[in-house]
Amino acid sequence: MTAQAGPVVTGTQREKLREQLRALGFDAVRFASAERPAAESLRAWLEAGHHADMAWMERTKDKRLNPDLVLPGARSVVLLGVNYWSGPGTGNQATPSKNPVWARYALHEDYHDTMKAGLAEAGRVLERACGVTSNDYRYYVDTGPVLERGWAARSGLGFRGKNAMLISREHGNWLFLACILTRTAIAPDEPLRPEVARPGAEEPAGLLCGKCTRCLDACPTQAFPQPGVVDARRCISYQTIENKGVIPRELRAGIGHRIYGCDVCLEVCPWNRFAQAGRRVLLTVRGEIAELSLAEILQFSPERFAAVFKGTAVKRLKLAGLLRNACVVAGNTGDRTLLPVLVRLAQHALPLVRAHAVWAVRQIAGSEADNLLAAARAVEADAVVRAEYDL
Ligand code: B12
Ligand code: SF4
Ligand code: SF4
Repeated sequence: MTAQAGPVVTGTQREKLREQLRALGFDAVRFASAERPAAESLRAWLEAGHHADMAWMERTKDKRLNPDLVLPGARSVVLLGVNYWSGPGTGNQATPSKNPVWARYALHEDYHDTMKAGLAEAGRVLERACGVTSNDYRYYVDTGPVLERGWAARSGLGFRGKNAMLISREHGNWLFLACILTRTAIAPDEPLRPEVARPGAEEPAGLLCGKCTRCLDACPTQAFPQPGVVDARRCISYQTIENKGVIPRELRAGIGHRIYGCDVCLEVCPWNRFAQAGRRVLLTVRGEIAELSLAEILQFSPERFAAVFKGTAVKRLKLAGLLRNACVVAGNTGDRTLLPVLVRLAQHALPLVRAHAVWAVRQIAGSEADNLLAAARAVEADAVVRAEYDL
């Protein structure tokens, strides 16, 4: 803990540090004191079961509420944001394209990997600027036991919207977040509203939302039990990315054409009007993913899946997960030309794929489905898949 008794980094030294971190490709650089928050709301979220099957959220709860358990002697948190907005008319969110819709972040190389390179360099900047060693800080992007949005709000990087997102006045909803816990004391930046700067305070959601409720109204699966709180069990992002099993039937229609993730509550937010296309220093765009047709995806071999999604976050879903999602989207398109491939998938080796393929065929073919699925049904032994026939 070499830096614990060190001086506070402040004034021009702090601003120089900020500039050096910006130069690495981080579009927002802010500092917060590592004093632990009350964070009662995280406990409430977990108690309500809003984390669905993300048991790791429960397991890491104490660390998330106390940076000292992550890095003993932590005094500051450096918050870093990377703008991934690619400009108006990009992505395939709002277009009437027949292709499935991907969350904007999925149309990049995995940001965990590309941002880590920047974070490693940021660590070296801290070492040089503050005279610390690599034992005196710890960095994370997404997967660490850190409440990134809460710290970002405390640092004034943005505010927590009613959609639960950390919204920046400059970049809207389109920032990836990362953080560095450090034993160096860095003079904190002000939050956007000074009243939330009280020691230990949490920031309530929607501080700069006014009367707007667009995100809450637009959510296709009613995943907000209250403003600023997402029930992951109802969230399309959770269901299409994190859930490894069957997607609840009652949510499938709401998924619409979204094959991976969901940006609805981000896209509708008026704060996005200030967003400018990002610098892409720490990101690599993979826009060709949005060009894939549903028919093509439904026919992917394991080799093709591996080749197309190499280096992206989608690879973690595995082919079975992508086929599951693609079947749900297919069922929602009503496109009869997809029936032959869906009928074939109803005899796929994995019950997860078969279950969703059966659902899709029934959605599209209606009363003809029984005939189309007769051969598959005759050999079906799995209880979960059979339940799809018995609806
Ligand atoms: C679990 C998780 C999910 C879950 C649950 C989402 C949720 N709303 O919690 C699911 C799978 C559904 C999900 C979906 C998405 N996610 Co996500 N997710 C996370 C993860 C790993 C943890 C979030 C968490 O702790 N949730 C629990 C709730 C209770 O915590 P919270 O939202 O942060 O809010 C609490 C705290 O901030 C606390 N608090 C308030 N004030 C203060 C002050 C201080 C000082 C502290 C410490 C805490 C604190 O109180 C709040 C209320 O309880 C974070 C990465 C991370 N390590 O933080 C990414 C993260 C939040 N996800 C992200 C993204 C991009 C998404 C999606 C847009 C992906 C997509 N396109 O499909 C959607 C958006 C859904 C939405 N509207 O939230 C980004 C958000 C970036 C941003 N600008 O906000 C993050 C930060 C990842 C990253 N590193 O960039 N996600
Ligand atoms: S990401 Fe989609 S499903 Fe999840 S809360 Fe936002 S709008 Fe609803
Ligand atoms: S859409 Fe409206 S209510 Fe939702 S986060 Fe944006 S400003 Fe706030």
